[in-house]
Amino acid sequence: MRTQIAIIGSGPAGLLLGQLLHLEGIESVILERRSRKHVLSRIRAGVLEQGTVDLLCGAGVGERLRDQGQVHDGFEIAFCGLRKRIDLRGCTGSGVTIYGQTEVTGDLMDARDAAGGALIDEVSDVRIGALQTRQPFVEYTRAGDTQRIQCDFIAGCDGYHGVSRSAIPRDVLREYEREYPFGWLGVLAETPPVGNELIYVHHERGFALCSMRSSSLSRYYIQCASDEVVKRWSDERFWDELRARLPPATARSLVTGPSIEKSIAPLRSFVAEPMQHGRLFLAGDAAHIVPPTGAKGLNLAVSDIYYLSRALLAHYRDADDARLQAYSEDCLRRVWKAERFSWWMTSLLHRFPQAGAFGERIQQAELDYLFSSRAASVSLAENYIGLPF
Ligand code: RFL
Ligand code: PHB
Repeated sequence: MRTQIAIIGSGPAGLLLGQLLHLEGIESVILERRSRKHVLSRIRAGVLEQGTVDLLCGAGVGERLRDQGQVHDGFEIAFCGLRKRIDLRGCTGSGVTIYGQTEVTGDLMDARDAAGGALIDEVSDVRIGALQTRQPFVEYTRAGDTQRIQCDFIAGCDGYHGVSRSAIPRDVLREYEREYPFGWLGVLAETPPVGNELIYVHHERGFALCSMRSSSLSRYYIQCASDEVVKRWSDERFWDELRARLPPATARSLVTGPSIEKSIAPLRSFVAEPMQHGRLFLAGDAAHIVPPTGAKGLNLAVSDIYYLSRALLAHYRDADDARLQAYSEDCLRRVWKAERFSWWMTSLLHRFPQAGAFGERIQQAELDYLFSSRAASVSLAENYIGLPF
């Protein structure tokens, strides 16, 4: 098989790249390890930056997003029994859009099918090679058959546990990592959300987040131990713990119901540099992970794809490779700022087992400062709505 771009992974990064290339008449093949059904049922992110919304709309997949996405002009932070609001629009002129990653993936899959683009799912033993030549290749096995795709470039969009990153030699790749001593236990429930906007909760029992997907679908998270197991959390135990972390009036108005999804995600910060090697380009979680507190992971995957699609277009249309050469540098400038912000939001809002009384006082002082200084809230707001591409 031969194509222009071989894309590994059909998460938001891989699918969006496929769609943007298709609009420019550049051909691609997408390889996915899991089944299509599995990819379409994963519950993940919920907050889209305006830059992400604009790019998705420009890519022709904005119809449902414009119709069903909820624009939020602010969010709240609860601490010491109080709820205080960050006025995103008042601080920056922009808001964010609540629209599930599951929906984004569904819209992009539909567009892929409508375009007749190749998406081969349930592949295994993906192997990439000849990266330093003009004819790199990807090999994979499907239903016992091994195939080789010859291509011009490879996009490694296969997430944190993918194979692409490991194709960069050890002496070239540098990895930066921080693990946090806790995870998030998340629940999705068909109940009306407890607030009109998201509520991030700092509490001595641990962090909590009240989010949503629509006016009848809520998404809640609570900080849990890193070695926690989902089986130990009945719905009742989850709701009791969440209620205990909310300000009293908010806890009383919480509507509970049976969970339709419950899972635990570890929290991690991670960056791999460089994001390119020969004709391989990494994008999204394959190259970097942020803890979800800043709502940046999906948005970063989208901004990488913005840089990569632009660079590939310049290669094919103008025979100009300057942007391909600068790809890693261009992405990493924005990636590190989102890493900083996500680390900071995580440090501000979680309970750190080792922090001690001093650490807790510092968190309280920082929260107090945040709501008494316009400069501090503007700084938070401009990072939350997303720095420019
Ligand atoms: P994905 O979505 O992980 O997709 C990678 C795809 O590659 C496939 N794959 C392979 N395919 C072929 N061969 C192989 N060897 C392969 N290995 C893996 C996988 O099956 C998968 O389909 O990465 P991508 O596209 O880079 O997208 C990144 C986002 O998914 C991720 O950053 C966000 O979900 C992070 N995130 C959030 N981001 C936000 O911007 N806003 C949020 O509000 C937000 N909330 C969250 C989140 C992530 C969470 N979890 C579960 C970690 C909340 C949570 C709880
Ligand atoms: C979500 O709705 O899943 C969500 C929202 C905000 C975050 C993280 C996750 O910071």
